[in-house]
Parts: sequence; C-alpha cells; structure tokens
Amino acid sequence: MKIAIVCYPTFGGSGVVATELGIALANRGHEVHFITYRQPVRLELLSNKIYFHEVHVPEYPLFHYQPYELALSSKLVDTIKLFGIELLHVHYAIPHAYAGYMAKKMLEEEGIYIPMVTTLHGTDITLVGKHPFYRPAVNFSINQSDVVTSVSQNLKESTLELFDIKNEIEVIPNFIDKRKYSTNFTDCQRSLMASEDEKIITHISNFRKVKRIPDVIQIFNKIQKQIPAKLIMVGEGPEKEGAERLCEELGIANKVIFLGNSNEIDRILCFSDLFLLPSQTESFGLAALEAMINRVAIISSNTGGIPEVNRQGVTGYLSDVGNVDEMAENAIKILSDDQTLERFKNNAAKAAMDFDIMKVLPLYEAIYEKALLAR
Ligand code: GMT
Repeated sequence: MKIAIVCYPTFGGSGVVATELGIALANRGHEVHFITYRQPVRLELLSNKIYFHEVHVPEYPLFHYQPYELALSSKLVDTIKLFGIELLHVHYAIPHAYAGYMAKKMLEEEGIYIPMVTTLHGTDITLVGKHPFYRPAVNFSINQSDVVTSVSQNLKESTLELFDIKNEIEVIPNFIDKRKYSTNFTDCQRSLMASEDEKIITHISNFRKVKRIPDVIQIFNKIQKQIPAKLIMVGEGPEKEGAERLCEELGIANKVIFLGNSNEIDRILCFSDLFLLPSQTESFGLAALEAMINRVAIISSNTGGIPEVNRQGVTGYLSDVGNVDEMAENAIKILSDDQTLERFKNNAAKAAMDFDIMKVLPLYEAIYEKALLAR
C-alpha cells in the first residue's frame, strides 16, 4: 500500500505513535509518505520505503495567522497525485482531519478518490477539540473521515460524549516495539545519575499543565524523605521553570535532574525504577508504556485511558488525580523492598507486551483494507 501519514513532528505522543507506525509499516513493505512541517523527531533513517515531504507555509505580513491548513491540504493534493498514494492516515484531528478532508474533496474534483483514516489521540478531543471555537470543525471532520480510530476505549467514550459522532470509532491502542529497547539494556549507565543506594524515579512529558508537574515534584519530595532517591525530569514545556523553582523551595534541587527533551528516553528508562504520571487527564499514557517495556513500575493517576495501561497492584498503582499522599505512599511501598520492586518491574515489562507492535500493526492494516474497500 502507498500510505500518506500526517502528524505533528514534535516530541508529543501522537507524533511518536505516527512515526513509529510509519516506520513499522515501511518495514512490512508498505510505501510511507510523511507529510508535515518538519521531519518527525523519531524519523532518523529514511529508507527507500519512507519519504518525508515538508509543508512550507509562506510568510505573508497581511496574515495575523499563517494558514497552515491551506498549505497542508495543497501539499497533500500534490503529493498524493505525484506518488499515486492510495490512503491518507491523519493523526490528531486538529487541523489534520480538516485539511485531509479538503484535500480529499479537491482530489475528487479530478476523479481521484482517497480514503481518510483519522486517529484521535486525546488532547485533540478532551482539551483542545471540545473548545466551542473548534468543536464544529472537529465534529465535522471526524464525521467525514472514512475510518476513525481512538487510542483507548476511554478516549472513544469521551469522544462520543463530547461530540455528535455518526460513524463507528474503532479502538486501536498505542503500541511498543520491544526489539527497539532490549538491545540497550546492556548499556545502562545508572552510575551517571545516582549512587548505588539511590533509587531512580523518572518523569517524561511535555511539561504542560495537564501533566500536573508540581504533583510530580511533591510526590518525589515525600519519597526522598524515606528512601534515598533521584528524580530525572525529561522534557520541555511551560511548567518546567516553576518546577525548578519548586525544587529549590523544597530544598531538593540537588536531587532532581532536568534533562530537557531527549531522543534517547530508552537509555534513561533502562536505569529507572519508578515512573510518575500523575496527569489530570491522559487518553493513553504512551510514556508510561515506554517505561513499562523498560521494566519500570508506574505510579499514576487513575484518569482517562491510564487504567487500560497501568494495572493496579500489578504494574504499579493508580490514585485519584491530585492525591499526592497516596501516590507517594504507594511509591514507597514499591521501592522499600527489593523483591517487591523486582516483581513490579517484571510485571510491567510483561504487561507492556500486550501492546506489542506485532499485535497492533495488523489492526491498522485491517483498517486500511476496510477503508480502501469502502471506495
Ligand atoms: O500528552 C500530551 O500532551 C501530548 C499528546 C499528543 O497528542 O501528542 O498526547 C496524547 O496522545 C498520546 C499518544 O496517543 C497519548 O499517549 C497521551 O495520553 C495523549 N495525551 C493526553 O491525552 C493528555
């Protein structure tokens, strides 16, 4: 199949999922064309099955906002025609499904039919998409998609609650490719980050409000009072500065390492003991799954799709949003005994295999077949 993938090329989960999916599809022999404004962060190796087409938005001083959707839909039309692309898969409804629909309609004028699969990722529904200023356009473009998928059952339910959706939403969970991680277990350099007796706790996100970064710091503060530990904070975003200040106020700045964005999270996760994800909402929690495959136990909130990934008392613990006391207590429960920690770590790695790419990829391929047949 010749497939065009539209996504955000940044460190966000939706971009990561889209990129990893495209790479896996190319490995299965499909021809994959990424169409976005920058080369996706995890797309390092271009092969003869992977193409990247950059969307340029010409700057014009008349415009207060440069029209990215217009440039994207034009680029889609040109690329689809030039390469004979058969299917369009857009990740994140805003504005990708909208631009995809416009491209579809323009192509129809020329007698070309291209089915569009839209994958909903979370914030495009629960945070941004439902805003009254976007809702009609998001609602419309979801309904105009030939196939709609969501990354968790919970996100499907939220979408049906928040929008007036006429078509079926198929749940295809996010996935993980174990083969990409296992080779790195040997080069864990734990000693770079902490001393022998210290446990390593990690948080990875885009440091937005929804991640409840102050909760991460507060949980760690409580843990480190009882167990020698270091906290590694990976990522960039608006809450980072406040987090650094909070660490200083609490007198734990020397125990918290801020690393910024990283392309090598597996190298950090492979020496981590515990992952903190106390988010306000999370449609799936890909970062937690990436931690799990690296044998890291999870302390998270019990919101959104997280309970579909982190299992209470098995791979970690889940608490109500904001209940930092309970999250810290549970973390201490896991960390204070090596045998218990080992059990949670093993369980996490085992449970992550339910999301193995080899199980999930055929689900996408089946969806593509279905979309192509609908033509
Ligand atoms: O987590 C973010 O803020 C980024 C966002 C994105 O679209 O990149 O992540 C969403 O999609 C990920 C991949 O499907 C999910 O794992 C995240 O849970 C989801 N984030 C939220 O729902 C807040």
